[in-house]
Amino acid sequence: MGYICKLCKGRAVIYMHHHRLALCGDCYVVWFLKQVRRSISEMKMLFKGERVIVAVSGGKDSLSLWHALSRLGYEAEGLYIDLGIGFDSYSEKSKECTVEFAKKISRPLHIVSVKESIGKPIPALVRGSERSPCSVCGLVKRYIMNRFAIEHGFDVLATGHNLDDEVATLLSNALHWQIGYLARQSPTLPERDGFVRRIKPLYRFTEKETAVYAIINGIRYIEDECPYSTDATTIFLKGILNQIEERMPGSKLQFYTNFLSRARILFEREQAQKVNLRPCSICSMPSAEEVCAFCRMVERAGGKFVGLKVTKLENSQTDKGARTKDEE
Ligand code: Q46
Ligand code: ZN
Repeated sequence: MGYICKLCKGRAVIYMHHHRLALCGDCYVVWFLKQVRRSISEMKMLFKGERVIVAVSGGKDSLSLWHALSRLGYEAEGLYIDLGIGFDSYSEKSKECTVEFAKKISRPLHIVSVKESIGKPIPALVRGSERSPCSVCGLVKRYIMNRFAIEHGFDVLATGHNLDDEVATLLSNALHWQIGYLARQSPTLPERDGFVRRIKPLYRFTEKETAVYAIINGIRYIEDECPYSTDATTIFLKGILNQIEERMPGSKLQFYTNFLSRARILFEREQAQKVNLRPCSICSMPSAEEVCAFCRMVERAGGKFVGLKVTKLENSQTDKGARTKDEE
C-alpha cells in the first residue's frame, strides 16, 4: 500500500485516514489494545474484580473483543447464542468459529440454544411474529444476554458493537427522533434493577479496523453475512455513512463522540421521568408494561419459554490469556 508505520518506520498494513495514522501489524495491535484500555477507563466500563461475559457471534468484532479483553488481562467468559438460523448453515458455521476460538484462548464458553429455551429457533419465531427478522432476533438476544448474565452472577455484559454499528443506529434513531433510544445509546449503559451493565469497548473502531485486528491475530471468523441481514436498513445506512466518510474523513467518529459529549444528556433528561419499570407478570424480568416485549412476542409466535438451556465448554486454562499469531 506504500505507507510507512508512523511508530517503527516498518511497512504499514493499515492507514487510518481519520486518525492520519499508518501502522505496521505489531504497532497496530499495541495501538488497538491501548485504545480499548482507554475506552474502558474513560467510559467507566469495567472495575477491578468484576465478572465480565462477552457476547460472541463468531464474527470479527465479538471475537476480536474477547481476544483484546483477554490480552488486557480480563478473565472474560464467552456467551454464544445459538439462533438456529439454518440457511447456508449460518448458525452452525458461526458456532464452529466461536468454539474453535474459545479453545484457542482457553476460556470458558457458554452456549444457549434458542430452540431449546423457547421451543422454536429464530426463523420459526419470525414466521409467527409480525416484527421484522432483526427485531425478533434482537429482542431474543438482548433478553437472553441479560437474563444469562444475571442468573450466572456476571456484573458486566460486553458486546462487539463497532463505530459503524453505533453511527448507523444513531442515524436511524435520529431520523425517527426516537427519544427513548437516543437517551439510552451509549458505550456504557449502567446497571439498574434487573439489568446488568452493558458495555461496548470497540465503539471507537470502524469495521475495517476490527477486521484488521482479527486478521493480524490469526482469528478465524465467519465472513458470511447473516441471511436476514440483506434487507436490514442498517446496511443501507452504513453505505450512506461510508459515502459521507469518504468525502469528509472523520465524520463518523465526530458525529458519534459529539453526540455522546454534547447531545445525549439532553435526551436523557427528557426521558428521565418517563420510564417506569416493574417485573413482567410472566417471566419477572423488568418491563415497561404488564407483560414484557419478549414474553408477548414468544406467545404470539407460538413458542414457550422454559428457562435458558445452557451448555458450558470449560476449555480449561493452560495458557495465560490470548496470544497473537506471532507468539504461537
Ligand atoms: S443475526 Fe439476528 Fe443480526 Fe441476523 S437476524 Fe438480524 S439481528 S442480521 S446482528
Ligand atoms: Zn416477560
